[in-house]
Amino acid sequence: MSDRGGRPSQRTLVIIPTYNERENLPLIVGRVHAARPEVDVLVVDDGSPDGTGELADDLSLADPDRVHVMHRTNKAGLGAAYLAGFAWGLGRGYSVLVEMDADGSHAPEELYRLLDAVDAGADLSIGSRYVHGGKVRNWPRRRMVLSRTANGYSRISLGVDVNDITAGYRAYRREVLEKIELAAVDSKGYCFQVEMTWRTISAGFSVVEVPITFTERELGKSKMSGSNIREAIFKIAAWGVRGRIDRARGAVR
Ligand SMILES: Nc1nc2c(ncn2[C@@H]2O[C@H](COP(=O)(O)OP(=O)(O)OP(=O)(O)O)[C@@H](O)[C@H]2O)c(=O)[nH]1
Ligand SMILES: [Mg+2]
Repeated sequence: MSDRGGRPSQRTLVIIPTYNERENLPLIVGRVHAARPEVDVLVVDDGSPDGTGELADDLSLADPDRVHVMHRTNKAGLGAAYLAGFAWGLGRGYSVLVEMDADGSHAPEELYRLLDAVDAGADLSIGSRYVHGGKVRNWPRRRMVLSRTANGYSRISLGVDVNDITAGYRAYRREVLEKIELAAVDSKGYCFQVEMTWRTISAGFSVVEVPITFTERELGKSKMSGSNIREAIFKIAAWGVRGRIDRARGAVR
């Protein structure tokens, strides 16, 4: 692996999962490279019927060193797409792996905050809406209530001190992804973010939240579903109970 200056973020891969993001993809990839010309991008497309995968191939042809594409045949959820992207990036020696939505909710212009936190020592940095300086733009009230409730529920159930545990704008140091058991991660929707945070903290890594402004998508359709929410409620409760039992056992020993 080449070391261009010693900072981990010198070898960064931004992973962008896509499902029907034709309108958004060229905009987001352009913004990433305008903000951070040195990073590489991996688009993970799940066979989008709207032709996002072919569009990603065009972007890659135009910039083959910095834009890469993984084509998967079935829509298998955000979590599975990220896991495939992590494996791709780890196999190619990247030292920092970033998660970013295609829909413009995660501003590439704020990527420096996540990367600076990793360079300063964080194992995982989370772009947070709910720390001082963090914001949400254009969310209907019910969406905000849902997000706040999910975060409050997760924090209490798991007993962790993370304000925005469902946030999807993140940067992982490769050591985290090498150590936590990625093969055992099976959450599909935004529960994936909670599970990854939980495993990162449980493995003893440090998590730092940096403020970001989250902007609701302007183009394309949301893929959020009711089954995602039900998955989260049950799984988080189960992890919380297991974590408390493990900690109690540790205290007794
Ligand atoms: N590869 C892949 N990408 C997906 C899948 N589901 C969602 N995505 C992508 O994951 C990112 C987040 O999905 P969104 O639909 O924006 O979900 P969300 O941000 O929870 O919902 P909104 O706030 O309403 O936009 C986007 O880039 C989607 O295109 C999937 O099954 N496979
Ligand atoms: Mg979105």
